[in-house]
Amino acid sequence: MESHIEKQNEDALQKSFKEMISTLPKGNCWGCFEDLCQYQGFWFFSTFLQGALSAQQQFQAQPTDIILCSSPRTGTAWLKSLTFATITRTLYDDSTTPLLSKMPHDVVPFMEFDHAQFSTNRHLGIPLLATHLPYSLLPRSIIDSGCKLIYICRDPKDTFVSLYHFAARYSKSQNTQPIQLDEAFELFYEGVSPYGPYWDHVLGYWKASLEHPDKLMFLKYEELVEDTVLYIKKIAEYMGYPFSSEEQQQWVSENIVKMCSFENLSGLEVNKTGRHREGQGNLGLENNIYFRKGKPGDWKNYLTTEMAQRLDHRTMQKLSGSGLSL
Ligand code: PAP
Repeated sequence: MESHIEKQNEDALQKSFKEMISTLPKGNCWGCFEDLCQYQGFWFFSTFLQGALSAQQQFQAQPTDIILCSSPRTGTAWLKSLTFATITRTLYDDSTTPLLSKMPHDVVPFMEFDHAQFSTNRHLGIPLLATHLPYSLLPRSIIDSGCKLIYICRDPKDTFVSLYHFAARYSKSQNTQPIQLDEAFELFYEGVSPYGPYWDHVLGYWKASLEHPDKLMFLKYEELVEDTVLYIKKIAEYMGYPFSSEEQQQWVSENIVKMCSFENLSGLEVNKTGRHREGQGNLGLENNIYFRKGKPGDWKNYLTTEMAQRLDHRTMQKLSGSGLSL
């Protein structure tokens, strides 16, 4: 139980974060509930930046932790469900897994949103945690503990289109004025997007994966779509939960992939009609907002040729010399 003095210290800390955040440069809110603010080269909604600063001060990573890292709209919920189902495969089967009754974000919490009390709130026994934070802003204890990280990224064009739809759906749910596609595009292009600039987010993890390949697994959404079974085997091996030859004969990895497929998860009642972060004011959302199409290349339905070329050009410029292509 938190003592009175601990509560007072926590309140004072949060107040100091709020004061510091109020002095930061502000950017367009994307039709959401608060402006973005710029901190150490990246743009954040201030609520999440406050959570990130708390995490930096208080989060104690364990060497056994596995942190799922991503920029928004790049496949986080999918990666959460695949890794959760893999790690818990001996605890649950297809008919008892919590993924049937909880949406993926509710089985693997986010470090900067869901962990006000990091020490008491961890899901014991399940070492997974997620974050959208850039590599340079991860709590020091994550790097020092030597725990494993998995990063997922995605074609910037699809990431943008997915982000735009998320923002538009969010505005609709709040009865606020939605951002227009053209405006959102220019903001994304200039790097003024949640946790953006997108390319800098990706590059931070890419460079770290080259330096520490045993500690950071770098994935692309499109490759995961292309051969999910192959990748879930690689991920399981990397996490330290490899599929045994007996499990391979029983098609365990194939069944996990099927259960976590877009078609299956998006069709579950909880993901069609449930709500996420209920009772948390502006953060409350319908679960189905997290499941839109799940298809690589959907940008073709929304971006003009000129927009796509501009974004590709920016991607080439930004990633030039890194050895990475998106
Ligand atoms: P978040 O940052 O809001 O949590 P995130 O889960 O990272 O979003 O990514 C959402 C994208 O993953 C959506 O893409 P789309 O808008 O292009 O459709 C979503 O549909 C897709 N997605 C969600 N679940 C799955 C899944 N099981 N398989 C493949 N893609 C998925």
